Amino acid sequence: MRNVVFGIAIFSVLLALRTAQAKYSGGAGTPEAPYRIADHNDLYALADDTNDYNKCFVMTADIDLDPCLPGRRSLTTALIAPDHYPFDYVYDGNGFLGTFDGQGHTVSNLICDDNDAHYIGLFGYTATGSEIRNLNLANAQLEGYMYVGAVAGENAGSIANCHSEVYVQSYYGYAGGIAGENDGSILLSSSSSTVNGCVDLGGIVGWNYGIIEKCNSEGLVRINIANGSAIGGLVGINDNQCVISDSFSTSTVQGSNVNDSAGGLVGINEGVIERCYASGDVSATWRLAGGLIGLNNYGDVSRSYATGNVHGEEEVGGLVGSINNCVLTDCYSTGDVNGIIYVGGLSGTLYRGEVNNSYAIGNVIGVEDTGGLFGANNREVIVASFWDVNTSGQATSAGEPNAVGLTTSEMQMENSFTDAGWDFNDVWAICEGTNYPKLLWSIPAADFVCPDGVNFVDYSYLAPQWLASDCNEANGYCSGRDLDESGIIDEEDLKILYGHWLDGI
Ligand SMILES: [Ca+2]
Ligand SMILES: [Ca+2]
Ligand SMILES: [Ca+2]
Repeated sequence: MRNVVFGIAIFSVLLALRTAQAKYSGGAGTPEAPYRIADHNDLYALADDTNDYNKCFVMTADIDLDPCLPGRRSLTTALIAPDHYPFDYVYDGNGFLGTFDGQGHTVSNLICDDNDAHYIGLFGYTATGSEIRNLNLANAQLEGYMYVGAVAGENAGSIANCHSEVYVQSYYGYAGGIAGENDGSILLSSSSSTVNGCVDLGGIVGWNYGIIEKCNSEGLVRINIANGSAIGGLVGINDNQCVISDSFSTSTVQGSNVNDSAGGLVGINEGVIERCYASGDVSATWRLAGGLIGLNNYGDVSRSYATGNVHGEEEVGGLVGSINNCVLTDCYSTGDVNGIIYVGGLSGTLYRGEVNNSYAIGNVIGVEDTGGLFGANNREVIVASFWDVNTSGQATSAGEPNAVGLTTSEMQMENSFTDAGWDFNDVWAICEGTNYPKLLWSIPAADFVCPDGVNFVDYSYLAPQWLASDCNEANGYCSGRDLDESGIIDEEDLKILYGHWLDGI
């Protein structure tokens, strides 16, 4: 009898070991030995075991979730950490608390559709302390009502180095290419997305309550429902005190029916934006359209610019639709602006705000209250800010005489700006006579010399010192030619130069 009990005990231990071994494709769920996710079955096992939501995982292969493939699921909720009762506005599932490292692998064909459900994405909710990194999502197609994003419906943790290619349809909003809402941080991530919905839509995040750094988006962000609001190429709304930095969007931002607050980067900004740009065209069918920001409300913006064309009816600007109660410093816009009333090269309106060291050069067309820099102003401060009277087609601007009109040739002379106090050492650079001032941070590596942009002139600057091997800190790494600061000017530097070929033109 004892032997039998002993035998059963041994058997149980072996069974337990076997079960443990069979879990995922190996690993122990710890940081040192994370569980290994090698195929869709491993991913489904993770999704199904909420006890493991605080564990560490790594992907060891690409995973295709195409529901037409054998053994794949058709999803109507997020795969991992879905909302339990999806038809209210509150997340009541088990949020993911662990670490998920894609190790550069791709989850493709994440397809999820339920028009009424909330918290849709690979993860429904990534909780504070969670980390999702080095993950790609290809051809994700997500439909939901609110909180829709490829990586997470809502992120309160850290998302880093994640990249998505996604089609998002939200029937209300809080939708983005990476996360619907962000309360945590999103770093070094990008999205190529089409995002459709009604309110708070962005190429990366719909509603940002957190930090977004070094992110970029491309594609189309579009309100396709009447009375929509707050769409941005990168972020729909950037909340109070939240920071977006060193990021850009090339997304086209489009309203249809009656909508407002459309921006090339951010629809509504109440936080901080620094060193960002947007190059996509922007249109709002009603009011508040800006090349960078639709409505800038108690938010501060610095060292940022927009180049897209902007179209709207009221409060339309090359950079911002309306500036309210905030400070803009070292910014510019170059796109054409077309509206009806309150139309300005830089901003449609400027109320109780401050604009320093900024300029606009786009062609400005409006019917009423239209100006080269601002369409209308009230209780504002304007310091050392200019518009181009030739290219704008506007001889006047709201905010004069503090807003100053210059000719194109004056706008391309450093003195015009340095005389007004601009900093051409740390903030601005100019190729005099050929271009307007540019922000120093935006000058691409290998753009050694004027004219702006990396071309043969820059190549000719590098070539004569080919194979020079005495580059060091003291000689400024051969006056910048040793781009990777390796000590020698060789093919590695040439690769960097070609990597930026025609950038910044
Ligand atoms: Ca719920
Ligand atoms: Ca150049
Ligand atoms: Ca080198």
